[in-house]
Amino acid sequence: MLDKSPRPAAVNVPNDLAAHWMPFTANRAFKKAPRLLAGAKDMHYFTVDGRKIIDAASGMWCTNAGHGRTQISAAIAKQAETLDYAPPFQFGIPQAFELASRIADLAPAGLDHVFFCNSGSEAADTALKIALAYHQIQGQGTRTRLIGRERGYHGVGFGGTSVGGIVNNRKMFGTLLAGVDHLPHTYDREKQAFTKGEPEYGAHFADELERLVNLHGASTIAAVIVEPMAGSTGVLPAPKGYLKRLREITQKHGILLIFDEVITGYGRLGYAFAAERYGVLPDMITFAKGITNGAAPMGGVIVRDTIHDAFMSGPEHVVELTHGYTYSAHPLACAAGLATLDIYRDEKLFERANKMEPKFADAVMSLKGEPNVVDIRTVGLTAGIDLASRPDLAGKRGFDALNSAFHDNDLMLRIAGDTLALTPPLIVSEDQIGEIVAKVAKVIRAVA
Ligand code: PXG
Repeated sequence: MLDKSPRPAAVNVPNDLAAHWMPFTANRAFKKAPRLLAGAKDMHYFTVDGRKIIDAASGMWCTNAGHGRTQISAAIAKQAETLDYAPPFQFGIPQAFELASRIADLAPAGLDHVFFCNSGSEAADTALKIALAYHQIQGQGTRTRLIGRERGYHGVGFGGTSVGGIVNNRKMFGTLLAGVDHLPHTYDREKQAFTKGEPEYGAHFADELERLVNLHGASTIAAVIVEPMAGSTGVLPAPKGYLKRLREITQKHGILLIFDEVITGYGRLGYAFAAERYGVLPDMITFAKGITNGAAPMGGVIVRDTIHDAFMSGPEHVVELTHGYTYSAHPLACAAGLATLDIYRDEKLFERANKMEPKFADAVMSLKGEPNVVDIRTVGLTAGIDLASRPDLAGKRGFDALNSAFHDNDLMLRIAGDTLALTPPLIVSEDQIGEIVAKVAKVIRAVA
């Protein structure tokens, strides 16, 4: 029998922290020294003990317009009062159609159809499933292989985990999807260290796709999925010409190209989508995070017209794509998305990010020479700072930095192993960039 009798309150913490098994978190360490947040406004979080923390992470790459935007919260509140929920299968709400049109307007021409889901993970799995189904209805059902990339992150569904290239995320979960292969990652420290923007070296890593085509046969490959800038594994911008080359090779062999823009979408690289920055037209773009400024869960896939149109045949009463979620195009998320896109447009935040990029890059590069800094990469309003690992303790210096930042320096940053990632809201001022960089310097010295 489970003991359901009342338990004594835990000491030194505001609540009993035991019940919540936290995602992607070192639970035991967290519960000994919790990093608890109570509020947020603009560039800052407020902790439960009332400290004001500057947010150099946009939460988790989400709040591109900064926190506590009343336009968004008011839109969500109004929507909740007017129409709390509507079934997205066989019924619709006007806001979903409006939001899809506005997203299609922001996307490159030819990508005009949006399939909604609730997260980046669902977006990745949705895109992979659309690719498989597309080939099947085209009479090319042998195209079932999916190609990802080492150091890629596409969420935690079985599809995204399979095409993802992070060993720690894969190794506990069995054989995952069959028929998956991976391109090499594009990072070579010797050739690329301390580059601002896209490195000159590395376009040739795309040619490895030719090798995989030769190995497996083009007629077995459905799609290639890559992030234009690998975010979760430490900010790896695509080398110059790499994505164009990938597009040429995929096109030549009838393979679909999916850009996972869950992080790079909605202004992070100074454009609505990174596809625009690189002048490359993929077949699908996945998005999440910034679409609602983090204020409601939402993800989606923007699909090329030719792919969408291929599904629109057969008897009209029949469901064309047997896929979707109870919360696809949820009314609250749609309301948040529309209000968010208004802010991005009215405050010209994508252009702002673009203009700020050189100043941000210069400021972060000034950390070169601080103890243990072995590389710094920047692109858009994002930077990765690699710290040398503590001997035999990979990830410990990074983890110490996270704690030093939060507990001692009133700073929130992201870590990926021993890499510090800075990715502030696009509203960040020059002074705040200076403040963030000064705090990061203190953190780096504290963990030396
Ligand atoms: N694709 C990409 C490119 C992502 O970055 C996902 C898919 C999955 O999204 P959801 O919404 O299912 O979590 C992501 C998520 C980090 C960090 O610290 C990055 C993500 C998630 C958590 C932490 O870099 N990206």
